[in-house]
Amino acid sequence: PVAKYLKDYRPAPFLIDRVDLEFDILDSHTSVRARMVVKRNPKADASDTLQLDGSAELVAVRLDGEALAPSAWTLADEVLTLPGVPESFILDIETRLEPAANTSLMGLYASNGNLYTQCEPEGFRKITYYLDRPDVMAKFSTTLIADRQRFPVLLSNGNKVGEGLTENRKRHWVKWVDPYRKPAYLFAVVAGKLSVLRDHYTTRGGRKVTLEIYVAPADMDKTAHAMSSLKKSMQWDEQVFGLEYDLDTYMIVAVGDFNMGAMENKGLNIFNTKFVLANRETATDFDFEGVEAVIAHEYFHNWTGNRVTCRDWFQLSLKEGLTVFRDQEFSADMQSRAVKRIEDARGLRALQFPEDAGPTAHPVRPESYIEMNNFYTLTVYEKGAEVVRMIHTLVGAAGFRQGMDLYFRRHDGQAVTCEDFVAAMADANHIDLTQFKRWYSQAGTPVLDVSLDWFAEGGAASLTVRQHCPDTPGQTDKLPFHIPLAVGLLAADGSELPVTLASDDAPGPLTRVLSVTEAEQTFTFVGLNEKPLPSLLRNFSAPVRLNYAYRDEELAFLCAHDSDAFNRWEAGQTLATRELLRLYRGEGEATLSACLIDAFAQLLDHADSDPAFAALALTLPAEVELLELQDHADPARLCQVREQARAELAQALAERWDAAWRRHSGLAFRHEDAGRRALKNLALSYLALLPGGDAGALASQQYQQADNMTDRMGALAALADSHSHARDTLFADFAQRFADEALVMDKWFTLQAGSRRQDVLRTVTALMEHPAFALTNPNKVRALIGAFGRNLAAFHAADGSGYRFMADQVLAIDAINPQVASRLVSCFNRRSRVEPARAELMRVELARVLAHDGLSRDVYEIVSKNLN
Ligand code: BAL
Ligand code: ZN
Repeated sequence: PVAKYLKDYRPAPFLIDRVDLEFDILDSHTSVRARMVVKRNPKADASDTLQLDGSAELVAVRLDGEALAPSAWTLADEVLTLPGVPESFILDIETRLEPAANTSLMGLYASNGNLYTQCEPEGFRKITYYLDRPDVMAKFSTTLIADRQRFPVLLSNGNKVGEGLTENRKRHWVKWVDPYRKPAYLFAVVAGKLSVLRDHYTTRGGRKVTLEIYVAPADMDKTAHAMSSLKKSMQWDEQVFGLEYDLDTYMIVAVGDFNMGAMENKGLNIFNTKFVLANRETATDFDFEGVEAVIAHEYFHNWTGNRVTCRDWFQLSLKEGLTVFRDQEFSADMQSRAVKRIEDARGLRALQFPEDAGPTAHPVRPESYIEMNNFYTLTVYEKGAEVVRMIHTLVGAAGFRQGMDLYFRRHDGQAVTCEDFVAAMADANHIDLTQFKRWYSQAGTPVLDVSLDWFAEGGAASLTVRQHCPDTPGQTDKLPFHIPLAVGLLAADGSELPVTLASDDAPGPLTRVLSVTEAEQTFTFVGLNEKPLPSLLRNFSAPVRLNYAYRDEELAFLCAHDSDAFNRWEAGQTLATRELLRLYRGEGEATLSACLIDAFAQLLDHADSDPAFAALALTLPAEVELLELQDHADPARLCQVREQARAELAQALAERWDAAWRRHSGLAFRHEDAGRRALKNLALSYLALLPGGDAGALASQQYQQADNMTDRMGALAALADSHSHARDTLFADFAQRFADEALVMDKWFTLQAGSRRQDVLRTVTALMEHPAFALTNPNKVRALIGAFGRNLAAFHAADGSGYRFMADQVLAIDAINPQVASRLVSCFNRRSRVEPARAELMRVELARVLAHDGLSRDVYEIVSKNLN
């Protein structure tokens, strides 16, 4: 497989003005006729050879109405070459597709008898031959013809402009026209038997938009939350960014077989059912939050992605980083801003930091790829969002809005680059973001080493910040980043001191954003009557690791007093991390320090004022985070140490956990009590660790009385690691009760695959035979096999059984769906972190995968980087 490089970007030699598509959907196959209006691109080097991307079965080619003999074109390596074409012409291409046989879920495929498409990034070429690149933007019309009974619903992008019956009245047709130019990756088609929830939204400008959510008939009772999330998103984007919807219809279709979370096709979003369907019997609070966030994300793409799109796939973060930032801000406005920030930062550190430190590390704007599907990463999405957030922090909300306005004024209807976005922000705010742009080109997580010197006689404190960024594959000797470092200063009584610089003529703000731009830089704060305790990187103002030599008591103090909620949480986590690593290394006492237990006791005593925050603060750092902090780690021992610490906290605070569980139990369901449910379920999970306790009875009681899925899952999760009768009873009841609910069964699979029980691999292997499991369904694979890969103790079993199992599954799934397989194989990427014996076992399995005949580009790229 060969790599593509950003530096090789050239404008397309030809442009396509219009494309008229006709899909003739038949029982055995689908015929696609594409008529394209093609012209030479005046901005590209002149050429009379047209090259189109495609892998569909080619039936016929006509140029300006003349059928071309097979000798007039060549087809090799998924490229159709037509030499000697005129300046402008009409090209007709006919292809034949077999959607029922398409298990890759890219292009046109079948799911449950219905047809769906997924075209981003390069799925359109599986439908027809085309200039399948985002900078070729055309106006599309789509006519769908199919049997009326089997495919009563026929959808595509834009507005419906006509429909009718064929001559024998057994079949019908629908024609859609999308008035906006778009790249092929935003094209979509849906055909099948679906029910629809319909509603309306009137935009600020007075456009009445019909909102439609299409689902399987049995799922209609799970659509209300998605609809209300959509309306909230539309309103929020008008209020915050002045952006309105631009078509008369907005359609969302849910499908159970889907590679991603959702897809922002113009006017016709296609969603994984996981991010549409929710009612309180089947969805947890976390699921409700996820639906709201993903509905918002796809809706926001209509401007950041569709109206202004990417010039090439290296620029993916232009639309994804920005749109994730927008959905994060939306969610922060819908719920608790602090809790949302903690959740996002925690996710980034647990998942993106390891990516940034591993063999597939890449900049937010990658420089090369073998398979673009491998670059829908946490770095492009989540770190990309952090980069946008840092600009927001540097220029402020009003400045950011001005930058967005300028971006749309300049680039509406265009395919542009990350540079263009940053330029709009810089120009609108009259600032220089040249150095800042290194965030787009340098991979790796920067590390800040910070120290404070106190000058009592001058009432001044100097904060010295040193930054460096570890080497990543292909990148060494990185230049300093421009880092917004938000800082506060605490007095001994816990009050906040103004952060005043010598250059200020008045006391400074209580939180100050310092611009760190040098490898080493000192900031001196004045006007202080006492030595302050610094509160650093408030609200996680940059995606960096920060080291400061706090004493344990200082961390406990910050945990109790910092006005910045993020840093209150962070101080507790830092304290806990220290303790866990100390226990892991066998240093000092073999029990948790009183300092940590007291800090947790205090958090629990004050938990009811913000239970959602407390639930986060009382959760120990994840095992994957600990793994990142330890060289030659023994993952099984890390898990064991964390479990031991949880058991100690359970015992030390037993009465408090019990009281917390009781205080928040037995309430009638209200959505706004999600924080209380989180705290209650956390309490139950601690109570389950008490030797001789009655957690089995409490969990059974909670399960039986539950009027919502969060509580049912909380009960199940609390017992997932045990061997009790109560556990077996609840798991069996759950499987029976929800046998027909695919998404709920996914939860049941995940809990068992994530269990601490020794027999987990045997259980997972057996569950692969369960009637609710299917290797062809990405949600099932992620729920069971993906969850096993995240189970550090089981995946890293010392005998290599976890690695062998996973390699077998990767190979089996690669033959079905390479995109899903390549995600799975990434669980081997922290090989360099684990101790040598396990690392060698991992290497052996990866080598076996790499040697496999017919391996996909997707898996090849990940594994070969890993073995390099
Ligand atoms: N564009 C792919 C799915 C998403 O990020 O919305
Ligand atoms: Zn997106």
